[in-house]
Amino acid sequence: MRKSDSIYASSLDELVDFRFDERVVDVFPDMIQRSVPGYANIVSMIGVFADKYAQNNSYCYDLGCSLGAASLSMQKSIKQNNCDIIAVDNSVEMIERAQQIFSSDQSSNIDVKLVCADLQDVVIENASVVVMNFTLQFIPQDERLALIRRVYQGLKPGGILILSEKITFEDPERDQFQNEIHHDFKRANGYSDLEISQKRTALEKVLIPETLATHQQRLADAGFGTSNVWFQCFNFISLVAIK
Ligand code: GEK
Repeated sequence: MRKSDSIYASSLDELVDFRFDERVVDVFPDMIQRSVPGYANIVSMIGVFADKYAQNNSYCYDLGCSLGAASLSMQKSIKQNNCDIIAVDNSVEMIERAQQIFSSDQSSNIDVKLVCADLQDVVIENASVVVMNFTLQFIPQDERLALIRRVYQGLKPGGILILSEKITFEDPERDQFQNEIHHDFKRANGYSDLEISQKRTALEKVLIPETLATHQQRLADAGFGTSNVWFQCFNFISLVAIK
């Protein structure tokens, strides 16, 4: 049974910066489902994209894979030959738990290689699909362009990057509206005001959202001719960029 997230339910004397540690791993599926509007849809659509864009004899990357939900979705959908998945996360706890999840199901002929590493140190090559599902927002802003360039260079022609992010809005009123409705969504999912506020403080220096325009400009600067917003719910979006 899914363990429910109550990490920020009681008042904490000292709020340390958010970390993807053992406590978070334990409740992660519940936490992300109740915090990110549309998460389950996005994960299942990643499978639809992978089915369409995965190429024979190539790799699919899941950068910042957590427990491997996007990898699992790709693994179930890909029908191409010799197309393996490389799933990367720098949290030891996440990768260990993901290993347990994947080792219990070995029915697929698509191999998922779980790698515990900083995604900045991973070579991206011969790729047909690269997924960054709510990961770029945790990378220092001044390193983001170089990373997206590396993704572009590692993709085969016709390959795609799926980039999901929490975003901000330039207009303060729109920003406030989207933030408030997101907090309403969290409340509707059982989080208290205290939990919402303590989690927000813990993430403040760790998760740095940007505007949609900033993301699209960066994708263009990295070489992507087209990028499309294919999902948005409140201040959460997913883009697909095609090489
Ligand atoms: C999902 N994609 O369920 N290198 C590797 N991993 C990193 C790095 C880094 N430099 N920085 C952060 N991470 C997943 C959800 S969660 C999103 C992704 C969230 C990892 C971090 O350890 C965490 O597991 C993941 O990126 C972000 O589809 O919790 O909001």
